[in-house]
Amino acid sequence: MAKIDVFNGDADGICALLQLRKAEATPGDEPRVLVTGVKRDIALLARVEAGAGDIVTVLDVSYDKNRDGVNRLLDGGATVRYFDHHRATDVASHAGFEVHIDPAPDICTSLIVDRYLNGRQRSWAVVGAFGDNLEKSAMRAAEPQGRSRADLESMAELGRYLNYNAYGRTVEDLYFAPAKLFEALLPYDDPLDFVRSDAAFATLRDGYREDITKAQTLVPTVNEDACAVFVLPDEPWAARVSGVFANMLASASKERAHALMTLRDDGAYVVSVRAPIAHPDGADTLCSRFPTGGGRKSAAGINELPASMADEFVEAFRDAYRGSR
Ligand SMILES: [Mn+2]
Repeated sequence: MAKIDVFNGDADGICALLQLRKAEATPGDEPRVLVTGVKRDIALLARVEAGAGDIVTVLDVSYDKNRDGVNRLLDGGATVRYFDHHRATDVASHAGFEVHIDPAPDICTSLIVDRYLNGRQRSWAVVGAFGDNLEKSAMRAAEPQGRSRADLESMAELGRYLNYNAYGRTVEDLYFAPAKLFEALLPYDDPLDFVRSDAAFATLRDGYREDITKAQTLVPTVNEDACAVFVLPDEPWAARVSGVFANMLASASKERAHALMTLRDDGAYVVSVRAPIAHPDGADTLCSRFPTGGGRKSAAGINELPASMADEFVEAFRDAYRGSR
């Protein structure tokens, strides 16, 4: 019998799995198989082989993008546990399929797992929520812990860096492969001990600061009250910083929608859209109109926007958010 953990390589995916592994650890537990990748590498179940008696736990990747994988594993006799917050349609019902999907905009996979575990690993849920830029939800979840302001800021910082580490064109762009980062975090009961004593934290913090400094020199190509567009170059730092930079812009101008368009070497763009925090809606609908687009109401993206559709996207983005004011 194999246990296979399949998770998004960002803060939310990592913190969701940390909670489950810590809460469900049993003495003599056999090593698990970890399947993960950069944040945009989401069709993860296509890579999984499992059969009767195997348990596959899936965290923070869209069901719609993994439906075929789920069906194949269920048909093969595996048990599949699915925790996620991306919009899902026509979810299969099967005796071997345990589903925890909630697309509410103020929730992330780490908080869904927290609910499932009745808060038994709350600190990691808080870090995951901060990492997904759900500051209010993170603060609400942290409330019963009575943490100091400084500690909460450290947890938010850790979430931000874990999220930052997931953005890259390939795992080679990242400071740490997400599976390695997960293993580095696993021994720590309290996220603040990792912050205080692990060299990996300093590496992420220094890399983050360097990349953000570069991003802050970018000039928006569209700069309106309702929306702004930034184009990022085809360089590792730009790929790494794109997600956290989008979150930073969104938090700084809560009434404004933001689109980041990162150039690829073939001339296409990787697009990240953040709906205004004050009206977290429409990002998924907008991105779904383009090939390889999708996501959540508040945050969505397009994996590969052809250069020939760039102007059409910018127009659609402006139309979508001008109307929302
Ligand atoms: Mn997430």
